[in-house]
Amino acid sequence: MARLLTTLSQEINRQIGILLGRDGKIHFVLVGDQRQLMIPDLSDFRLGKRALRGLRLVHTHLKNEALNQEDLTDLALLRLDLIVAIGILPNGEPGQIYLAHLLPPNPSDRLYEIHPPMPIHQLDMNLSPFLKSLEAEFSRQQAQTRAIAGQEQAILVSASKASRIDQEEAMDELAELARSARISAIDRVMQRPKALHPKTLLGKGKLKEVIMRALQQQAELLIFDQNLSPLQVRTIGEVTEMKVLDRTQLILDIFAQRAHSREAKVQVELAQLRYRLPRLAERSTALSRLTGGIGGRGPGETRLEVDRRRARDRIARLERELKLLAAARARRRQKRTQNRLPIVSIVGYTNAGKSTLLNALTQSKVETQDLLFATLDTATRRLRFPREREVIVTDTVGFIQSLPPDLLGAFRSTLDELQDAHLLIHLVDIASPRLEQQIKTVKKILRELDLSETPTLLAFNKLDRVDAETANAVCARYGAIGLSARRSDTFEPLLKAIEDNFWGGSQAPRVESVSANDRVP
Ligand SMILES: Nc1nc2c(ncn2[C@@H]2O[C@H](COP(=O)(O)OP(=O)(O)OP(=O)(O)O)[C@@H](O)[C@H]2O)c(=O)[nH]1
Ligand SMILES: [Mg+2]
Repeated sequence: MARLLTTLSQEINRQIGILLGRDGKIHFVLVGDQRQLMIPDLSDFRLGKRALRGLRLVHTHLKNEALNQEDLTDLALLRLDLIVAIGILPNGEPGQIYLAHLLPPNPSDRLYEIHPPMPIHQLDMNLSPFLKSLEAEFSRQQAQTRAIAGQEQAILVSASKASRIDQEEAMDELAELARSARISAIDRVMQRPKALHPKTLLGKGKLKEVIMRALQQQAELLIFDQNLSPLQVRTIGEVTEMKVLDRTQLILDIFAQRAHSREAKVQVELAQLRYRLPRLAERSTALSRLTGGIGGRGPGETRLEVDRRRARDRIARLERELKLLAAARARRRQKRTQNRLPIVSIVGYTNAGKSTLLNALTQSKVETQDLLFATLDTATRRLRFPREREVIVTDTVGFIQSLPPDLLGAFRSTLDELQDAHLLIHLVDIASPRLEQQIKTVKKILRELDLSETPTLLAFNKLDRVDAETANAVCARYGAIGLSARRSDTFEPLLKAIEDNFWGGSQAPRVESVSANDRVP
């Protein structure tokens, strides 16, 4: 067999390769040029949960040369069982055998093992036991990493034309989002290409790098910081054979994990369905293009029609339910306004400490966590001041940069509560490296919610996390009130500003409206 390959190969002066299955069956015969082979489409040999593809490549090297980088890249990207090159001697006889295989994760992070060249008669033709044990080792390691992490492992990816610093900051936030979704982000790949690749965002070489890193670190998930079109999700999924999520889907995922009340659940499901519906539609046009020529509707298309109709039915049902829930909420709101108590709403970027502040101000126990989007439901509590003065304080879902529009829409009724507020406390995490960006984002969303006219107190939280000097300087620069939600002895200035706002006072209240532009004093 080997001799047949080498003589033929020498005669036509091209590489010849065969792809063999575990059972020794030949699945493909490949003819290349002098230097390399073109690997065919292997989509019939999907990896699924396996670490290796179940195919080994045996091919000729015309000049009896060792495995080169291209060979090793093919081995890794295609997850071949083995790659074997048979060197050809000048007389056309088989020369050395060059063999390499992938390695399970190891402390030195080596991706593959290259064996020393050996004469052909030393090659043990029965490779099955070896391959079995190699695969077993892969899956043992995989199970172990999963058990240790207990979480899905993801590589974060960003391809953008934004400035490096913006791109990095957005990636930091994506990492926090991943953590909040209980996904462990084990690596990052960033690219700032001149032109974004229309189908994969990343360039070809970069995508190869991603696959290699994923293989090395056993990641099974790619999370893009950019929102992807349905076509992009599909293409990247096919090329990498990994699960692909974008920023919006990740946020929706967190919301879905975190939704407790019926209303929150309905809102999140609505947003998810609305996000998915066009993706179903897109797939159907792709299919109908394939089956279109035959004149009939393919079975795939029919199923998709059903899927789409179901999704639309469900959306309609959820919308009706949400209306009822919103009406009940409106009645509760009305009762509250009848109470004529002033309403103070705490708004701000997610994780700013809003719920912690509500709890501390009103001695209540709303859940707080060092995770993004800990709160999805509005909480309402009373806060008493001396002299029988009383206000209602509400806490609500946090904001985030590039909030998916569907989500904002779905949370409209929750956010509607903010319309009743007589005063907003815009709470900011003073220790955040993205403070400026976060303030701008919150102001922008407040404008979108038509809340620009509501008087707003800017309050910087987590003073304990920066030194006093910095705290004073930053607060002064933004005209903000400083406090730490974890220390009630720091609340005095904020309480005073709230009281002054409603009942006047010796000191003019520090109230600002959200200005039309984002310039900060
Ligand atoms: N060091 C410090 N940590 C704080 C302070 N206030 C809140 N935190 C912490 O910040 C994290 C977020 O607090 P939350 O109150 O859940 O924040 P939130 O704004 O309600 O967040 P979402 O509901 O997720 O939008 C928690 O781990 C809090 O314990 C503070 O003054 N100092
Ligand atoms: Mg909260």
